Amino acid sequence: MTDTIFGKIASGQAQADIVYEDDRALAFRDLNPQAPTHLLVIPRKPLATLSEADSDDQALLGHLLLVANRVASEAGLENYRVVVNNGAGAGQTVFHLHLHVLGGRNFSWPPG
Ligand code: DGP
Repeated sequence: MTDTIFGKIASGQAQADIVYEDDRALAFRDLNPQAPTHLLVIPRKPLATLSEADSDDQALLGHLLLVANRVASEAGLENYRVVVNNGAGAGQTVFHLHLHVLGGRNFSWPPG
């Protein structure tokens, strides 16, 4: 697949405000925050979309959720929202799987 800006951040070729990283994942601040805290959690593995993941990725997907909880907790968030936009029609613009971690304000339901 073509490398994306998130792939470049994961490989150190592009800058980001990284708040957490390990051998499988990293988390950094969103450039265009939609809430007072808006973090992105990505796998180092270049999965374009959640749809692309399969059973081999089960542990990785669980790890991403645990990282989301960890960075939310470290940001002092008791209440937060985790969002994955899957596909352009759902609002995905960067085709490297990412979890949005949003907090610091109230959220409405259903989402827009
Ligand atoms: P999505 O629409 O779900 O694909 O979300 C992509 C998010 O990525 C969007 O909230 C803006 C953010 N973003 C795009 N380019 C960059 C970048 O170069 N650096 C950072 N930190 N965030 C970016």
